[in-house]
Amino acid sequence: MDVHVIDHPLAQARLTAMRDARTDSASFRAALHELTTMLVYEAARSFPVERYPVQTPVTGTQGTRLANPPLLVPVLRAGLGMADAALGLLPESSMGFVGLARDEATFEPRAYMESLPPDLAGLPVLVLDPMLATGGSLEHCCRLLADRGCTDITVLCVLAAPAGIDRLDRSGLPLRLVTTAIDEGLNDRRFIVPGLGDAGDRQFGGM
Ligand code: U5P
Repeated sequence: MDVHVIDHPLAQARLTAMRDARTDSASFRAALHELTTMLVYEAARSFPVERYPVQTPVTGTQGTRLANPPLLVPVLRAGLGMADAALGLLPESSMGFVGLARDEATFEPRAYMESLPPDLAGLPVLVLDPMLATGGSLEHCCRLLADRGCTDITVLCVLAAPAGIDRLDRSGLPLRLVTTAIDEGLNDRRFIVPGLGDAGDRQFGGM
């Protein structure tokens, strides 16, 4: 699996703000929004483009646009904070939704919501989830997409743990990963270490 880590200073500064336990929810959401813009920008570097004629105030020239804007799929609840920034850069994209809760005893995901187009053949997909921990949630989500015919999945996350990367790698699914950091590992509650805590709670408060 292709893994791309964005080591840009502006991305790393947003990540640090998100890691800091003193950062309040509003500042956490703002940093996630800005960081998502950078993740999407990097992920889109390899997207195919098409040329089309455009008239400037001076003359005619050739313009550029995405040939096939991707479907955006935020994984609820934590991925919700990435949705608006991604749609801002990709205004022609459609958005689907997958809702997953992690069972805190088995650490396996439980799907509670799925709103996706039935046929994803030929459509690239950008999956938005800030945390790749055990990888159970993202494997589940990407399998839903592959089952609908998707063959081109890019996962955007803020933090990835080696165990999650291994799991996605072994899944055999057609995906690549764009992230801001690969952290040391997981603790006994399967939280990423050093991590940033619970990305849903940090954005929206504890449930
Ligand atoms: N999660 C966190 N912080 C962590 C680890 C996991 O918020 O340190 C949440 C995220 O909401 C993410 C899900 O969507 O758990 C991924 O866990 P997993 O299925 O990769 O273990």
